[in-house]
This record gives sequence, C-alpha cells and structure tokens, in this order.
Amino acid sequence: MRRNLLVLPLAALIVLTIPFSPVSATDGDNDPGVPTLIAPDLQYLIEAYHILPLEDTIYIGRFDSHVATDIDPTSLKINGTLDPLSTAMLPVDSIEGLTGEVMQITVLRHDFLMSYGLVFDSAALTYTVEGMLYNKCPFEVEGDVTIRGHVSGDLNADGVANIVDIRYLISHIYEGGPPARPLPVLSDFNEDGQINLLDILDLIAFMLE
Ligand SMILES: [Ca+2]
Ligand SMILES: [Ca+2]
Repeated sequence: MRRNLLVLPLAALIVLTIPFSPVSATDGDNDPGVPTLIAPDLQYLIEAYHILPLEDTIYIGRFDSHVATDIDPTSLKINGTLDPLSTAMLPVDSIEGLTGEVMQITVLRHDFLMSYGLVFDSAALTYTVEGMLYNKCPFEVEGDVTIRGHVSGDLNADGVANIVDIRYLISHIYEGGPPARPLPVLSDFNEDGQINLLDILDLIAFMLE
C-alpha cells in the first residue's frame, strides 16, 4: 500500500561493502528461519555503516633515550602486524603529556580491533608500536587501550546476559536449537572443547555470581 512506501534519502543509495570480520560473522543461511545477524557489538555496527572508515590515532613522544624524529616511519607495525594508515610529525609540546616532537600514527579502527580477536566485556588491553630507528636499532613502545567487546554469557547476542541465555543454550544442546551467537564456539562456555551439560551448569553459575 502506498502509505507503506519507504522513501530513502539520497545517502541510502550508497552501497557499502561490509568487510568480513571473524568477530562479527554470523550467518543464518544454513539454518532456515534464523535471520543473519550482524554482531556482536555497537562498535561493529558503527564500523560497518560508517560512510568513511574510522581511524584511531596513536601519539609517540620522547621515549627511553630517543626522540620521535629518530623513528623511521616506514618500518612501523602496530600490534605486530598492522601497517599504519599514515604518519606525521607534530611540533614540540603539541600533545599534552608527551615531551619533544610527537609522531602521530593513524590506524584503521576495524583492523586495530580485529588484531585483538574476540574481546569480552570491558577489557583493559595494551597495544604495541614497533619498528626501527634511523640508526637501525629496533624499538618497541607500549600503550594502554580499553575495548568494550561482547557481553560475557550473552549467548543469543541480544546485549544482555540473563536466564534467556541459559534457556537458549539448553535448547541448543538438547533440542536442536541454534548455536551461540555471534560465533557458535561461544556455546562452549567453559572452553573445554566440548558443548554439553557442563556448559549449562557453568553458565548458570556465572549468572549467579
Ligand atoms: Ca542474551
Ligand atoms: Ca564446554
């Protein structure tokens, strides 16, 4: 009926290709009646539907006996594997808390998040920046980052962990219901390599903590 027509704004005509992500891939195609789910967290949704790729910025000032201008920017790796999107030198004292000239490093947020694999709840993690100085000495510096990941015990991926998730797991194990979302491996709640009654008992114990 005409009143149900959806008028799309021009921006909606842009076709986005959502990159495959092991953290977020959930496919209901093999399970009729189960819709495909893009999950697990708001961060992924922001990433997936953002028109421009999101970036994170890392700053390095003076460290040990070195200054940022000693760093060969072409040698940099973030978390051991990621190439920076860009690097730039900023003037002295341009970033509070850092001394000397400052190297600004940008990374793609999606790739940065994926470098941590599955992350649960609010996790305090570290990142590394490694590379070579112009004098050919290798270096590595560390920083802190907090990432909010998938909710522990939330097996149906609705954003909360509660009795519904216990029921969901019982259904999966004894009644042929769908596995945990966004990743089936999460059905193995106690991480012993098997999916059975012990996972249900551990999930119940977790809920009662
Ligand atoms: Ca849930
Ligand atoms: Ca198990």
